[in-house]
Amino acid sequence: MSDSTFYVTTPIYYVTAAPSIGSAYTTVAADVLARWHRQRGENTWFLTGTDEHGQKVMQAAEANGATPQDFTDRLVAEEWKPVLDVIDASNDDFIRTTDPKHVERVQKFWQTLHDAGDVYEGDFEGPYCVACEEFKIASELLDGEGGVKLCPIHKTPVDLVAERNYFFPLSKYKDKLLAFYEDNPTFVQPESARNEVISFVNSDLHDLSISRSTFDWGIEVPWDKEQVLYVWIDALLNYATAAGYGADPDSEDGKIFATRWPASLHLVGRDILRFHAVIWPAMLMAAGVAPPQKVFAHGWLLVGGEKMSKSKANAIHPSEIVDTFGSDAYRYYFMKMIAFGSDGSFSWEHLHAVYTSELANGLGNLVARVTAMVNKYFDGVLPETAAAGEAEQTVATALKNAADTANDAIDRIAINEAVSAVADFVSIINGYVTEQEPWKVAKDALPSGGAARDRLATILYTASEALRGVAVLHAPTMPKSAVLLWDALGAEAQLGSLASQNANNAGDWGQLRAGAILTKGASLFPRIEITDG
Ligand code: ME8
Repeated sequence: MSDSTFYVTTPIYYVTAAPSIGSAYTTVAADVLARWHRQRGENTWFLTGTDEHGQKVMQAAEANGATPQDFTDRLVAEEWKPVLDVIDASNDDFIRTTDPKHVERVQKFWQTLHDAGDVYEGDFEGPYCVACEEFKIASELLDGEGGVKLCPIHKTPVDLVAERNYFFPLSKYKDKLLAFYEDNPTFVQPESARNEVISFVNSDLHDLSISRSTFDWGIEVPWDKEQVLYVWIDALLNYATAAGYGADPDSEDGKIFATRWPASLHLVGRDILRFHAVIWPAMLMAAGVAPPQKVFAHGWLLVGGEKMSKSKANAIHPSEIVDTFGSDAYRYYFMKMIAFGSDGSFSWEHLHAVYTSELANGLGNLVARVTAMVNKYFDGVLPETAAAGEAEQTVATALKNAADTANDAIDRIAINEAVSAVADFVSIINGYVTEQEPWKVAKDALPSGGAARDRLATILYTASEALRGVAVLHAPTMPKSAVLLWDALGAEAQLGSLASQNANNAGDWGQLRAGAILTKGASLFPRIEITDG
């Protein structure tokens, strides 16, 4: 185990309503990566949480007749934390921007920049979109009826803000940022996101207003009690404050920060790419703190062709899907069927079709058949491979290739490619079993031995050992069924827990040995009928 930590984060989500499959998409992706890195024996830390300050949350609280603190306390406890269990997220920490420790550390960060002369006071005048919580560039606005200017993302009128507040001289960091992107070509991924960021920095970098004076739901500006910090410059700091930034370097938290920072990967949606790839590294440069290693912007989840969001009627809560299909199928579907980095559509019909063909009839049926045959023909005791030939070598090679491809894809954050490589290997095992027809070989196999019995033993050993590899490689994506498969193979008695298997070695053939006790348990993916309406 190396000393460095794979530290992965999701955005912290605005607590304005219940979670949707949109925010859960990023959380599941981060979770699969975290579980994969843990499965390789790496130190791993996975952070998610909630963004609770600013006008957007304040207005949602007002609309619900509650104070922002009561409103966020309730939604976090009743919705945002429980959804993590629903989608089976294995986060190590959960940060709320209202946590006193975060508040104190954010104030320390900005006080330091203020003391160093990196904050100035000025007059701000310009358009602001509350739904984006973002100052807008006038030339990007759309024209609405009666000359009203609209946010290009939300198509809603922007506010015209004119305030005296504090600024961070972002434009000063233009050359430093461009040099940083040049020296770190994989800092922004995918390539299209990198290009967008570089062209934005080249053309449109303005200083950033970092405080607001017309409302008070935010972190107080430490040197001016009349103002609160702009929600984004409070929120971005969560990645550092949760890791111990701002703590005494000799304290426990301070020591943690030294090993955990810089973060390995911030996963974000494209909507918030500029904040993460431009403002955030510039803030850290100003404070003399290393920028994160990578920002990956994924695409939109579309429902009925439209981007789904918490505020729209098309928002689907993860429970609606998980209650029927289970969390493993949920995770498998979204991680495999959408090219990570591109937009993708969700539909119930597609999910049901994928579930039925790939999980119920595919992997689930394969496991049921193999374990049932080992029970029927060998009393549940895995036999020796006695007559391996070309077909078996092909399966062994295919496992090695699947493991190598999947591990490599994870390093490139091509999550769908990793899951597909394992799924394709499941199809290879299924094809192997279908072609070898062990049920026919069994008819000629005498209990006392002989060529047919050796052949039957070989086929069932090969399929079982192949499934051992599947259990390890699918564990990050489908943790619950991978454990059931591990149990069905009787692997723990020989190899230890599934969690202790190293994903890097999952492709090495021959780990499950003769003598393992296989059981035919309940179906991993029972067939599901969906009815209209
Ligand atoms: O932006 N498809 O919070 P937010 C894919 N608080 N991803 C989606 C999605 C969809 N339809 N809908 C939401 C914020 N997401 C800030 C972040 S971080 C320091 C502060 C995901 O609640 C995606 O990751 O609006 C997107 O970037 C994020 O939720 C926006 O969440």
